[in-house]
Amino acid sequence: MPKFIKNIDQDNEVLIKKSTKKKLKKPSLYKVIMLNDDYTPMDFVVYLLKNFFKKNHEEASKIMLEVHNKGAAICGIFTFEIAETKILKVINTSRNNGFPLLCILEKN
Ligand code: TYC
Repeated sequence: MPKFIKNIDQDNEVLIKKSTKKKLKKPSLYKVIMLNDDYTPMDFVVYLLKNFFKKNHEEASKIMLEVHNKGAAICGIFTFEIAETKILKVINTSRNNGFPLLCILEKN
């Protein structure tokens, strides 16, 4: 609901002023989910997870195997723009190397 402040000036006119206070809303968060396929090499997926999602070797290997075994896994949770940028980088790098790997974005 917008807030209003009542002010009375010298001529007793009532001025209604909209509050200039800004409410800070928490940004919505999105999961980046990596999908399995039959062609992208495992070590390439591990490389992507280390490079674009800042995972160490152990975490990256674990996520890659979860995708491989279950069909999908969460790589991270980010604001929309960051999630979108990461997905574009992963998909570009994959296509540049001839692999069909896909990531999707899901509202948290
Ligand atoms: N299934 C792939 C293979 O056997 C490995 C793989 C893992 C591919 C994760 C995509 O997101 C992926 N080479």
